[in-house]
Amino acid sequence: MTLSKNLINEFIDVTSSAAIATYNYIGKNDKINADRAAVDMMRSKLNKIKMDGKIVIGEGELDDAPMLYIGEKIGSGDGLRLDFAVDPVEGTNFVAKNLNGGLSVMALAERGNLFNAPETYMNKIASCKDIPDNCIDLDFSIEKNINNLSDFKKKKVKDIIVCILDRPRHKDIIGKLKKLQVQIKLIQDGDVSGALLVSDKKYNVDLFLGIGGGPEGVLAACALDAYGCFFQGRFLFKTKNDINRANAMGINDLSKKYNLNEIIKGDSMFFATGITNGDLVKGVEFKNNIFYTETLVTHKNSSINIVKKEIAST
Ligand code: VTB
Repeated sequence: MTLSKNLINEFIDVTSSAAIATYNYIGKNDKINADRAAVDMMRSKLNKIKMDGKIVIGEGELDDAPMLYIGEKIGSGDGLRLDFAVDPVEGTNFVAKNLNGGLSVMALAERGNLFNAPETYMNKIASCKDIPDNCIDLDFSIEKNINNLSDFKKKKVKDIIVCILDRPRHKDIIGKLKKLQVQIKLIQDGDVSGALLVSDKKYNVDLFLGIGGGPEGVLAACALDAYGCFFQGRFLFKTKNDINRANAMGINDLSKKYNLNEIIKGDSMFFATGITNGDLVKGVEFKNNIFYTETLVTHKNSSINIVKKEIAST
């Protein structure tokens, strides 16, 4: 097994240290420096690991992102050939405003197995594990998806809970959800976390849907794969520039609907450390000169999905 679970601690240190690096920016209304601190730390930690790593989803392209840009080589250059998706601060607003939900996130897979997602929006739908074929689909109407899910889960429609980003672009969907009288959980940002709420009954979310970031969709898909959950996504290319970049990345069918295993293949790992408290993990705590962090870890091949606690002294 290439991605041995022994690597987990080495990689937890990456998102955990990045989360700690933002600690001094929590509630400082300074998204840019919060992000910069996490990016610098993540990059420096990744470069200390023995591997031939490459960023496939990062902070943008070389021109507009000097670090952790798409295509950047990371690690010592020898050893495991791995591709990375990183979001050093998912929910920069949460961190800047000291609101719940800020995370430092990273996913990795063997070279070529992690979808190289363009920085455009993605229409997404996610639900729990063991969803039968033709039960839920991005192309079904909202009504059909909700009714099918209600039958499958043996839950009344009014008890189905749907998580969606609170955005004007979702006005129609939210209108339909209200008409169906399902329970709606509206989130302000952070749709990696939103999508992951379908992974466990304890989060009380039956369905996640709507349009959010494409890179965030790939990150969520990686963890959802380890949980055996359902996910589909379709990129939305609006501008000529979006289309040119997609073509350059080898995406020719611009309206393709991607199933989970077209986005993430083979073995993979996912790490999300809390910066501020959230549904998935607690935020960074600093007590008696010691930092405490919590990281949600998934590893597909060993069926690991756990929350690991880390301690780092200053
Ligand atoms: C989501 C969410 C992010 O962007 O992807 C969202 O996960 C989508 O973009 O936390 P808009 O804000 O333009 O709707 C974030 O909210 C910020 O990156």
